[in-house]
Amino acid sequence: MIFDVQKLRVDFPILNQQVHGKPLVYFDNAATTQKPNDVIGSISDYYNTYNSNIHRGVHFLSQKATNAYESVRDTVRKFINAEHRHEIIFTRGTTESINLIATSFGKKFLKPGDEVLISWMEHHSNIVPWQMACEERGALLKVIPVSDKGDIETDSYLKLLNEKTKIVAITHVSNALGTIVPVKEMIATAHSRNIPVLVDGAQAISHQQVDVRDLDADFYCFSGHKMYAPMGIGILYGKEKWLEEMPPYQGGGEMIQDVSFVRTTYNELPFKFEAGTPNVGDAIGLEKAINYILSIGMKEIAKHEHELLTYATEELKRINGIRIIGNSDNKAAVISFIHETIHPYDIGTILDQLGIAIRTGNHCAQPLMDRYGIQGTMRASFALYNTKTEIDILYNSLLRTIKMFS
Ligand code: 7TS
Repeated sequence: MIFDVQKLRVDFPILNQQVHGKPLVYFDNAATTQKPNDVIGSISDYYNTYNSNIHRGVHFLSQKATNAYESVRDTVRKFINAEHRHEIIFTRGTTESINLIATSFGKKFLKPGDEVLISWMEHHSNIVPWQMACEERGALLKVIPVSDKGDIETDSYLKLLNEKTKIVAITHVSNALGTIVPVKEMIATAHSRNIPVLVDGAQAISHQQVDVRDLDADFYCFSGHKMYAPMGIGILYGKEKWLEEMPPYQGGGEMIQDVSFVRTTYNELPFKFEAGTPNVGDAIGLEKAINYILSIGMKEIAKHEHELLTYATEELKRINGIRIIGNSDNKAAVISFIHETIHPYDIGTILDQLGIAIRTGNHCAQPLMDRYGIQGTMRASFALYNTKTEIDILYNSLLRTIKMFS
């Protein structure tokens, strides 16, 4: 298929609107992506024609909904090349996936004095759950430093790994810097010491092909809403051997085999980790989003976004007073920047008036902002439907805004 961005934009009805009287330029894709008609339509189709609670029903609608829901599991398995369908656990999103692992893995495997290793560029949702687990288990949280350029300091990583390290939890792509972390190599290093690795794939999953078996990740987490699917649905991939050993996260219906007041036995995978009525409608939306991505081709999407990133980087570098935060040689779809005198929030507010949606602030990565001695940045993040013309609009609007303040 030829990548025709104008044609693809038609699939996203929300993009075709004006805000504050200006055409919308949506550059907040790292926070959430917009949804194509296929996804939106699949959700209304579900609620219009076959909404029903799943797994337990003998009736037509329940069976149809069950089949649809379980077929999403197969689609996700194929999409990330997991070995087994029962290694795919539905969650609300990356945050819930990481909390599940931190809690359940923590209970089983963390003892006083053990260490959990994360990096300095993690989103709060790959920091706080581990802090909580460490506090509960008497374990220690260790942090791999990040260089001025925005890369993981590999030498420090090697030094931090030791016999007390019970798990490494790292992001695949930084939401604040755009750095693509060499997770495959980091996993191989950890595995050579028998340490499992969780990868936070929230910012990678819609920008590059993810193959969990090629990476050899023990856990891989992502959110539907950052890959053109609805909010409220996400995935936890876990290797069977770990998921089998880990205790349930939440108790309730679905996750049990037999319940009595004396003893309850738990269901097999994946249901052991899926307590309660799941989010069937949004799971169906996730399947449509995956099919949409596949119909375009992940390589095509990555190529287009890389062109946008390169172009935006060149343009922003031409603006006096602008400094890019995060200059790794290996970046994806995110560009963070500051102005030497004007506060990001002030620029962001004016850009909004000009129709441009960017994000300002610490991007839920406060320790990383502290690392660079800044309070926050402006962040433009790209998706398959963004264009160079939109980057030109950002460039011109930034010049205009900076002029206003000087
Ligand atoms: N991990 C990373 C790397 C993220 O970027 C985010 C969300 C999360 C985890 C949490 O995902 P959730 O879907 O469970 O909320 N990142 C952002 C962001 O950069 N701006 O808004 C949300």
